[in-house]
Amino acid sequence: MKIHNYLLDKITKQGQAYLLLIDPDKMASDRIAGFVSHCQKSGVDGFLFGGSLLMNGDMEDQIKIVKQNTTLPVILFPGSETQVTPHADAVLFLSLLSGRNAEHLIGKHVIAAPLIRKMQLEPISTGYVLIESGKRTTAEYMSGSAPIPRHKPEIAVATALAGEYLGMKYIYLEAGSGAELPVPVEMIKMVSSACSIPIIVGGGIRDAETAAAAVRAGAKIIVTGNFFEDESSWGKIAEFADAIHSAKNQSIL
Ligand code: 1GP
Repeated sequence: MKIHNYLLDKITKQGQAYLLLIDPDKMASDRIAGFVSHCQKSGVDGFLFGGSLLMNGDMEDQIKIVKQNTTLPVILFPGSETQVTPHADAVLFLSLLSGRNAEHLIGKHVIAAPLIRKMQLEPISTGYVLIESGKRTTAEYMSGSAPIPRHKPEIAVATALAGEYLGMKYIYLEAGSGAELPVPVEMIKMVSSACSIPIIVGGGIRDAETAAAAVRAGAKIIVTGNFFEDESSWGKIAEFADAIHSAKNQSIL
């Protein structure tokens, strides 16, 4: 419960948390130390590690470098059961609630659960909900599942509530890494007002205002990945963190 409590504490004290996703394939190991210490100085609250498909990146080595260079938590964001490693602090135990592919709803979890116990990783039960975001995303393709249509927020609400009633700790509204369009604000608003568990929002967020708008709509954790893979944008990490931490949820004002 250590990392779950850390996130809840951030949400309670700051109103929301900002997690940065590192895709090991896209991050060169010699850049990672500088990148993660810059992230910590800029106000990032933690790191997610993983991807729908890992080709070459050495995730274990990269996580070790993160642990040596920051005090921030590393949470696995696994595309499959092969992406669990004891070097992380926790794992988002994701069930793909928007899909009807049994492997991603429960099958892979059965394989991963004993490994997670053996590694003494903290599992954080999360309902993962893919939202249509323009072009087809890697997450959609790799999971063999259709996303929820972006103009059908009521389906997202029903799906998120089902996750909450199944006992999940978070709902992750995911447009997909590098998505053309982020999760619609109206959908975030409806899901966060219906649910009493924190809503994570990510995918296709490329500017601080879009991140702040998701917070104002009720998101409690914002995830960005792609945008900061290009070193020329690192100077904007603090701008994103400030926008996320200073935005207020307008649905409770
Ligand atoms: C993807 O939500 C995350 O799983 C982050 O998406 O890479 O588009 O920021 P981006």
